[in-house]
Amino acid sequence: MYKLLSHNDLDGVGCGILAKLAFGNDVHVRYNSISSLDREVSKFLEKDDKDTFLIITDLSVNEENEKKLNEHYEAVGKVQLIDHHKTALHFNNYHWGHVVVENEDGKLTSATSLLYDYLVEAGHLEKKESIAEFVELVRQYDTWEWEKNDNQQAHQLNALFFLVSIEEFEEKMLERLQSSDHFDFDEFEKRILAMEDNKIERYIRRKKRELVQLEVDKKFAGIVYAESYHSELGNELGKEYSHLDYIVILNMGSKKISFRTIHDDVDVSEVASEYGGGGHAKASGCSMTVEAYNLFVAETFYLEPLREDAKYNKFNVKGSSFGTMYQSQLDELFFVHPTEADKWVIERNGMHIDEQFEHFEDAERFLKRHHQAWLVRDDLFVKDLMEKVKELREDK
Ligand SMILES: [Mn+2]
Repeated sequence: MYKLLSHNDLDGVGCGILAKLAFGNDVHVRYNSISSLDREVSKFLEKDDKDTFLIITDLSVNEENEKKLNEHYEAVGKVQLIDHHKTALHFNNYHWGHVVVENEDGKLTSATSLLYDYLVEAGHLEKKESIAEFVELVRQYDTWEWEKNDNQQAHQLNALFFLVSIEEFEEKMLERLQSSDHFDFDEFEKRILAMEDNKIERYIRRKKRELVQLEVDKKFAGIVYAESYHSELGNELGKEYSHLDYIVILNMGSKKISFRTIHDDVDVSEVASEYGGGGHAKASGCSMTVEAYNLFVAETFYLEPLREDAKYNKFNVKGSSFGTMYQSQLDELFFVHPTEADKWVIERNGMHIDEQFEHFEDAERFLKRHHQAWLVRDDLFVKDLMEKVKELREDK
């Protein structure tokens, strides 16, 4: 008998599906949140079941269970932990730990892709095209590689995962992977997925207007409340407000916090670990501790949301050698323009600030980080110019 304890996201459930393909009725699968895994592992170890082979995927255990699992392994030998999170690498010190973040070919792994290789190598599962395709979709979604590759099928697989219950998803995928040569969605799924795409787009558009900015430990965070589409949201908000180091997504119902970043020089697993959580460099999470609540909820409650940059300007455009106009929440006007010495400077209410910048982007980033300013619409820009011209004339 096998028991699989896995994560309750697409990658974790991908592992459950593979285990059921490999072991059929001989495996008992249970999906867990990050916080409920240790309870399940303790329960398993208390039963002192010597016949069941325990596999843990996409999650890792706390120190106490780490020790107990090792004792169990030394006594019974039936433990395997498979994970791809950087924070779990120390499990490679054990015979029963297999943690790989990146393959030899430089590709990021997922728990599902690691378990697939493990099951095939151990002779539990036969290689099959449709299964390999499914595994690759899960891997691309989980590592966010799908976005770079514009792999909509991977994105849609995750959307489908959230549209149906875990049981229904498992059942559909098991049936499909067993009976089809290639992985694809059926006509009905394609239709509801198209509807879902529209819904996500509208949801994200709304959330873009609710983001507030907070400086935490010399880094700038964007904070938003959301119950769904955390990855899509983190990515879109990160791109829209690229001056922010990372995005914090608060789910008050589940008392959970997600952290996302689009920047290679920011590691949100470090941010999450400040509050007792963990995860990847680009995606992490934690429970909402009192400390995290006070910082991200209480302290930000009265903040005004950031404003988006004007989108359809013809005159007030970024990086213009003529200059670019911004406005802050305090109604101050800023003007970013190049100097004769090929530097970029910022004018605040008509006065130059001390800093000078190499590139326009650096000046804009500074402005957005320290003044939460946004690109104003053409009409305000033109009105301001007209006033300036009028003043000049009157001075003569
Ligand atoms: Mn994963």
